[in-house]
Order: sequence, then C-alpha cells, then structure tokens
Amino acid sequence: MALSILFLFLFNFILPSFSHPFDPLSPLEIQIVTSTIKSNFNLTSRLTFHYVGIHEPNKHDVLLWLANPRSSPLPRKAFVVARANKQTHEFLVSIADGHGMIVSQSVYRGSGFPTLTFEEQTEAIDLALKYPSVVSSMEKRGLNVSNVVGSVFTIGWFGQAHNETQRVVKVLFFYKESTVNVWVRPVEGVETVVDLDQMVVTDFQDVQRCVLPKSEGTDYRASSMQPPFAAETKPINVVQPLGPSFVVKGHTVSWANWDFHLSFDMRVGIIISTASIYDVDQRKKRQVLYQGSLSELFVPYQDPTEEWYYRTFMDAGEFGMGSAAVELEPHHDCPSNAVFFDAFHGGQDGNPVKLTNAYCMFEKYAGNIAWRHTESAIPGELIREVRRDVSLVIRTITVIGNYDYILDWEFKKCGSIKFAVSLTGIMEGKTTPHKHTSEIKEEIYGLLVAQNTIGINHDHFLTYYLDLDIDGQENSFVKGKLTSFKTDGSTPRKSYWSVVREEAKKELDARNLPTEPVELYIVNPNKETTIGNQVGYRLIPGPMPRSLLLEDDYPQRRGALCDHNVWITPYNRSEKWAGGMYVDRGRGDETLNIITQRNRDIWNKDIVLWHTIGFHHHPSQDEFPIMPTLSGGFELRPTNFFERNPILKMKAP
Ligand SMILES: *[C@@H]1O[C@H](CO)[C@@H](O)[C@H](O)[C@H]1NC(C)=O
Ligand SMILES: *[C@@H]1O[C@H](CO)[C@@H](O)[C@H](O)[C@H]1NC(C)=O
Ligand SMILES: *[C@@H]1O[C@H](CO)[C@@H](O)[C@H](O)[C@H]1NC(C)=O
Ligand SMILES: *[C@@H]1O[C@H](CO)[C@@H](O)[C@H](O)[C@H]1NC(C)=O
Ligand SMILES: [Cu+2]
Repeated sequence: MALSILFLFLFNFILPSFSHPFDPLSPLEIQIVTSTIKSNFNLTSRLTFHYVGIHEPNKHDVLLWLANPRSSPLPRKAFVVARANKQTHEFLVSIADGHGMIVSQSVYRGSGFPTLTFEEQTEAIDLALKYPSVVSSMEKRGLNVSNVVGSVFTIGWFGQAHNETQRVVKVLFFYKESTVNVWVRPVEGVETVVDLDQMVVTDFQDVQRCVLPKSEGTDYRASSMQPPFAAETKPINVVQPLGPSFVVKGHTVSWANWDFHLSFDMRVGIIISTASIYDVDQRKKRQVLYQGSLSELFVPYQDPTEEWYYRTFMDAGEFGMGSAAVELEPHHDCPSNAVFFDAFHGGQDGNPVKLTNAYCMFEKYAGNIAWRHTESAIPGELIREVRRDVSLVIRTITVIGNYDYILDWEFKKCGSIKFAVSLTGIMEGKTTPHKHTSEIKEEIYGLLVAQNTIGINHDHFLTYYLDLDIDGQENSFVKGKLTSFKTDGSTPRKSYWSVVREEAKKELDARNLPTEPVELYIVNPNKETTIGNQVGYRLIPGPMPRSLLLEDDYPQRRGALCDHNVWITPYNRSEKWAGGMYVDRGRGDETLNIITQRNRDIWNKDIVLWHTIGFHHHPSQDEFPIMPTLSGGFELRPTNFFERNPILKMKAP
C-alpha cells in the first residue's frame, strides 16, 4: 500500500501535466507551426494568420489513447487558416520533436472569409480615423477628432456574386467626449469601408448630419458616480477553508464524480472533451460527452434602413469567441474561491498571444438544494434530510464590441451539465431627433430608450455543438411527444397526456421546433438499465423563440442555425460550424440547414446534438445606459442513465 502510494506520487511528480490529444497548442507549438508556414510560403504580399488551433485527432485514436492514457501521446497536428494574395489558405501542419512539417495546403475557393484578427481591426480603425474625409466630416460637425473612436462592423451578405474577393468591413464612429460610454453616442451618417487585405479605405460616405445624444448620466465607471447612490449590501465572500475539491493536471480536470478535458480555442472559446462520470453503483467511469463547445452566435439587427440593414453578425466565426475573450477580474467576474487560467492563441503575425485569466473554475454554492425531504407521515418521528447543491463552474467572458457574453459550463453531482448564457454590456444606440415617444410617427425599429436614442430590435441566437457519446459512440435521438388522450369514459377524468415515442432515423426527422410539448432524449439503444430502460440523457432546451425573418431573406440563409432548436448530425470531424466555417460575408452554403439536407442515417450511430437557444431583444429603458444581465441556458440531464439518483450516495454536509 505504502509502496503504491509512493509510486503514484512519483509518477505524478514525474508527469505533472501529462498530455492529452485535445491539449491546446502551446505557445511554442504555435510558434513552430506559424514559422513553418512562413518559411514554406512564397510571400508576395502580406500574410495574416486568422486561425491556429489543433487539428482534431481521429476519434478512434483518441478513444484508444484514453483507454490507456499512459501510452505515448498521439501525433500533434495544427490546422491553420491564413490570408495571402487575397486568398484564404488552409494548412495542416504536423509537429514533432520541435519541428513543423506542412502535411497539406490548399486554397479555399468557396464563399465567405475567415475570422477577423484583432490586429487588422485596430489597423482598419486607425486608418479610418486618419482618413482626410473622415477628419473633415468630424470637423464639419464641430467634433474634436481626437475624441472620436472607431469600431469594425462586418457587413453580412446580401446576394452579391459568389466571386466576391474583397474582404471588406465598415468602420463606424463614436464619440468619447465626457463619457466612456461610446456605444450610446454614435456619430451617425459617417462611415468608411476598409479592405482588410490591402488595408486601404475603399469607400467613404457622409450621408447625413444626425444629433449626438447627450453624454450626461451615461458614464458607467464606479469612480465617476456622484450621490445619491443605490442601497448597499454588506460584503459577501465565498470561502473554502480546505481549498478547492477539483484537481487539474495539465488540461485534465477531476471534480467529484466528473472527469473531463478542458481546452480553449480562439474561435469557440471553452471546449470540454472526453467528459465521463463515475457511477458509484457500477464502480466505473461512464462516458457522457466526447466534445462540446459553442459553435456560432448569430446576432441580426432588425433595422432595414441603409445605415443599419447589414448588421447581421456571426460573432464566433467573424470575431472569435476565444480571441475576443477578456481577462477576468478575480473576486468579481468569478467568486473569491475561483482559480484562473491563462490561454494562448495565434496572433495575426503568427506569434502566440497570451490571454491572462482567460477562464476561471470554481465550486459554486448558491444556497441551493440538490435534494431534500421532510417526512412527517411517520408518527412520532420527524425526519429531515438535505443535500446542498455544490457544482463546478467553468466561466469565460467574451466581449464583442458593445456586448459581453458570460458563458458558463456547470457540472453537477447528479450527472447534469448545465449551460448558462448571460448577456450584458451596453446596448448599441441609434440616434434620432426625437426626445419623447409622442413625437414618433414613423417606424423606428426599436424603442426610444433615452432622449435622441433608439435601442434597435435584434436577436441573439447561440448554437452549441454537443457530441454526446453515452456509454459508447452509437447513440440515437428520440422525441417523447407529450400527446393528449381522451379516456374511454370509465373514469371521471375526460383526458390525460402520455408520451408517444418517436425515433429519429434520419437527420431531417430530428430537427425540432419548440412549439409542441416534447421530451428530447439522446439514448444508447444498445444499453438498458437493469429494469429495461434505455440509458440516456435528456436535453432540457433553453429559450428559443422562432426567428421572424423570411426564409429567403439573406440574414436568415446565413443564420439558418435558428430555423430549429435541435439538429442531429452523424459525427463528422469536418462538421463543427452551425453557420459554416467561413461566415464573414458567407452565403450560408454550409449551415446546419444545408448539412442536414443530406438526410443521413442517425439511428444507432455516432451522433452530434446541436442546440440553439435564442433571445429576441426588444430594448427597454431599464437597459440604458448599461444593460442588466439577461440569462438563459439549458441542461443535459441524465435520464435512465443511472440505476437510481446518485445523490443518494452523497454524504450529508
Ligand atoms: C516558392 O517559389 C519557388 C521559386 O519560385 C518554388 O520553387 C517553390 O516551389 C515555391 N513554393 C511554394 C510552396 O509554392
Ligand atoms: C481635443 O481633445 C484633446 C484630447 O481630449 C484635447 O487635448 C484638445 O485640446 C481638444 N481640442 C480642442 C480644439 O478642443
Ligand atoms: C463576378 O461575376 C459577375 C457575374 O458573373 C461579373 O459581372 C463580375 O465582374 C465578377 N466580379 C469579379 C470581382 O470577378
Ligand atoms: C463530412 O463533412 C464534410 C463537410 O460537410 C463532407 O464534405 C463529407 O462528405 C462528410 N463526410 C461524410 C461521410 O458524411
Ligand atoms: Cu440584445
């Protein structure tokens, strides 16, 4: 016994962070990969890196490796997207012994462009702010040019020919004089178009002179606040006198009954892989989720006028949920007991970029109850049992311009995985001459939220990629349709509901619109509990109002991920993107809607669940000048997965 403990200790000491096939590229690996490409590439113009990340290894190999994690690591490969000579280049680079080798190289000729880099956005803004016509437009408006800031807006796709080669964005302007809340003070009517490959201004417009909303009362910095203040509450802290219960080795995490791999990707942010749960009754780890992450975030604004119509963002593919993740502030963005992690991604020049405190992990106890019961039916005895609900949360926050997205993964001891999406930040304002709703006679596409400011109607649709592998790869999707039945008259009741099971054999059978009451199950049809139920997990869907755009409207074609709230596809390493891989100005050629038209078999196959949640956002005055957090989420919940509730075996606190 003592010997084996010593052995384990030594082993862990020697291999403090054993590698896992899904480990993100290290800074050194990023450097190796991009310098390999640079040295093998004939540079005739600027070369910019838009994506550098691991190339997902073959699933079969990963599962073999997992079964014997002490075996030698799987070969490492990187996938890279770069722009040069006005073309999008894709590379597969293998990394071994500190050297890189290009395995394959191709030019992407389909529609759409890669994710924008942070550096080119900054460059485009600087260029636009110095553009002589912009300077004179600002001066004509009596604005001090050094108080003007810019922001890059992607421009969507509205039926232009497929041979479009210009990678262009708009730079719009905002005024920072007397407030840092620039989003409520747009300098409307002035816009520039910048070609990002050539880094030149290709178009300039000064169409109209609009009012500039007042700055008073819009600054949100605590340091700038004047009395009166809102009522305060006393300090709250979360303390764990014995430290956290999770163990992190490299990128592998163990907590309570869960084990999983945690990675960070510049396009999607947090990726959870090979998650399994320990089943106390079966005394073994059971596979639940092979891999999951956010896939795309679609934000169409609903103002069809010339100045706003193009604002139909695909945030993950256009801006990068990982590369736009922000540094988290200890004690505030995550509670005091949180542990923070840095992440690295490839910069535009190929050098690794460090993101400090990119995500945090903490045990959450919000005073909730995992299970309780008071029994008063037994005469002479009062029985009360309570189990506290302590869960594990991984949080990241991505800021795309004005909006902040707080994205949480939450693992629960009962076997559930919960996903929380919270929206906060600042609503983007559109200026108007109106100061009171009584003056408004025309359609304003939103609500007057302050004098001279309209909050424009818009939506947020998020699609998650969830490759569940429940007790193995071969899974199936079943809808349990809650259906009304009439009784035969033999009882005082006239009606009741029951569940009608509908097995989805093909991709198109699985798509779901959240209009009818339905239970959504991913099951392993080859495995039953001892009493004969198919083991599985249930999706408790998040909010999903249907999209109100016409089916043939361009934003809807690109954003078809919101046509349904559930899609099932057979696992395919190349199908990761709900809106397609190249979404900036993409035509929607590779959305879930197109992918699933192949109508492949999905029964008893390795399948992927795609879940879209959404928010229609008709602004209100309470969301001005800053937006209180709005939350939604969904849950993957064990359903006949365990023989009985695993909380039974949880010790009381
Ligand atoms: C780069 O150019 C050289 C000389 O023109 C040529 O020999 C080589 O094959 C080119 N490499 C690539 C990767 O295109
Ligand atoms: C413009 O703003 C800058 C920076 O705030 C300030 O230094 C400068 O004096 C201003 N110019 C004018 C003409 O007000
Ligand atoms: C794209 O194709 C259209 C129609 O085929 C043609 O008129 C146009 O000149 C082409 N544009 C470019 C940039 O090649
Ligand atoms: C995998 O996905 C790619 C991209 O959608 C597709 O071209 C390919 O045919 C798919 N493979 C299978 C076996 O469905
Ligand atoms: Cu919103």
